[in-house]
Amino acid sequence: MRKLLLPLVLILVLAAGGYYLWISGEEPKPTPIDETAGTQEAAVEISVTVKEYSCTPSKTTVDAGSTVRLTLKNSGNVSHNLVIDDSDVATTLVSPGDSETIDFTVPDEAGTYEFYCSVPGHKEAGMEGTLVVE
Ligand SMILES: [Cu+2]
Repeated sequence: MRKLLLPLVLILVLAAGGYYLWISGEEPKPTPIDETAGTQEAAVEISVTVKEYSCTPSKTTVDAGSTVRLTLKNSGNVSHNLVIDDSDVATTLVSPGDSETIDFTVPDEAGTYEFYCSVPGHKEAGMEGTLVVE
C-alpha cells in the first residue's frame, strides 16, 4: 500500500501547489523536483548465497537508514531461509535452486546485526553471518 500511496500523495501536493500559484496570479515557477522521493526508492542490492552450511558473504556492511533489496539464493540441496536477528526481516523458506528477494529499511542507528538460517540446526552448523550498519 505504501508504494501506491506515495505517488498519489505527490500528485495531490503538486496539484494543490499548482492551483495555489494559479489563483494567486503569480507567474508559475517550475516546481522543484523532490529529490528525496527518488532516492527513497533506490535500494542497496545485497545478494547472499546459502547452502549447507554457510551464508556467502558472511559479513556485509550497509549505511544506516538505507533501503536494502536482499536477494537470497539457495545453491544447496535442502531448503533454507534468512532471518535477521532482532528484526521482523525474514525470507520464506527457499527451495534448492530458487531465490527470493525482499526489501527492508536498515535502522538509523549504527550497530551489528546477526543473520542466520532458522531451519533447526542450520545456524549451529554455520549458516550465520553479520550485517554491519554504519
Ligand atoms: Cu538452512
